[in-house]
Amino acid sequence: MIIHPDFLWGASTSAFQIEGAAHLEGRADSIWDVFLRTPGQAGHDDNAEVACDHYHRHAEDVALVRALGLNAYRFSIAWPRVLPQGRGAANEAGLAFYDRLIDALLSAEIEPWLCLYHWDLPQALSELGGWQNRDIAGWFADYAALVARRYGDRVKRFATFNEPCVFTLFGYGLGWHAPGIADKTALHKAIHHVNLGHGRAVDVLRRDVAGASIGAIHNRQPCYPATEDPADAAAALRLAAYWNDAFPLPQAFACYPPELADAIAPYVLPGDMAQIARPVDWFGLNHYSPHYVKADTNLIGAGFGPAPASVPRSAIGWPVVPDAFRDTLLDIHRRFHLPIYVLENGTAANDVIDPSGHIRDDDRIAYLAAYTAALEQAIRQGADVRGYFVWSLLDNFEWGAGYSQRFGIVYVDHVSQRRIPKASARWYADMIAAHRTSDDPAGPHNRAEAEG
Ligand code: GCO
Repeated sequence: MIIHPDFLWGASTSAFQIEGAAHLEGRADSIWDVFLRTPGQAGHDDNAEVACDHYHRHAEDVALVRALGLNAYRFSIAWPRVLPQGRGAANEAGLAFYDRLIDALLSAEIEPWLCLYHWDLPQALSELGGWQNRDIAGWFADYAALVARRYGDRVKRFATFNEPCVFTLFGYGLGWHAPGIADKTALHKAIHHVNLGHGRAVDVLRRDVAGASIGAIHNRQPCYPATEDPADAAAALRLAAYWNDAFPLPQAFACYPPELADAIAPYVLPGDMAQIARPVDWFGLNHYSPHYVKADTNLIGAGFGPAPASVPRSAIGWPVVPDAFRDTLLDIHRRFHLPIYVLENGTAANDVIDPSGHIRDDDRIAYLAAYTAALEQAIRQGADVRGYFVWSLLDNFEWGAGYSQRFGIVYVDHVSQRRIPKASARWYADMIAAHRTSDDPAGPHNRAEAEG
């Protein structure tokens, strides 16, 4: 069998997208809460005050994960829930919520994968410049220490950042995401300070968590020119530097991609690059589809063009190209020489409840079948892939698209909060069962150590 019996099959979520309880029990505003209050800014005027109410329904959600036979679950900590001002006094009620979640996962024999940062920066820190302020590397390290000391007895898998390329480019460069800044200097500072925060957090996690298994989660995807116009080819290279290389390169090899090095150099102090390039244990990949890039007048000179008409697309228009996923896995394997965990892959679909109460999401099943087949091909061709996590467990708050896009394998009625596993959830559970031997020798605790 190509897929090893200890392979992790999981699902991923993020705090802001599912928790709700946005202002309960001491949680303070994140940049996304504030951003969404500007009418028309994002989210179809939706907000995440309640989201999937996971804060109150985590037991039910963990039971769903268990019922599907998943052996891993990725979540993120909401920084403003545990440190409402981003630093200083911790919020015990917020910390206790993640105790409950982690304990529920462990008792269900599901390995917790904890991501420190999935975009919900405390607003209080944004008012001090957020990722533009170099001090944030230290604030982030202190937050990492709080999390490490509180949960490190039970959690061994830690990711520093989720998709740093997206929240820096969209949040500081193009202004589409919180905090809504569109400024080249802000973007380049943010990139460097996120990288510094990553390296500082890796040190803290190594120091404070025995047997920690640490990585970062990068969004990597081919950037193809949308047309044969040479201007589009040049734009594709520029986008690839920001999208694919601005974080993995410094973190692995202590250098910025040549396209960005001069722009970032003014913010790099002696010792920074060594501080950033701390050894990690794995490469986390989020991947959905390739980009087709067009020249643009925006501040990076590159825009997201439409895919050529011949490329199949999902219900929300994202290109469906499983070969690009296989090639991305092989490329990461060759360049970074690390075990790879796919920590997000999936698709939104036009899910409807049929008269018999079922959601027959055949589009999603077709997508997942094609992409997991590509994953198997990559493993067969030598990529050291050790886990696959579907995005997402639940229909959730999809950032700029609000609740209009459903990415879950479990349907959520956002009024009643009722959860209904979709046909894809059953498909995923059956596929996993078919790949697994009957006894799974590695319990959730000893896998991280076995990897070393
Ligand atoms: C991420 C993603 C998720 C999205 C998913 C679908 O950064 O991890 O943005 O939060 O919901 O990628 O777009």
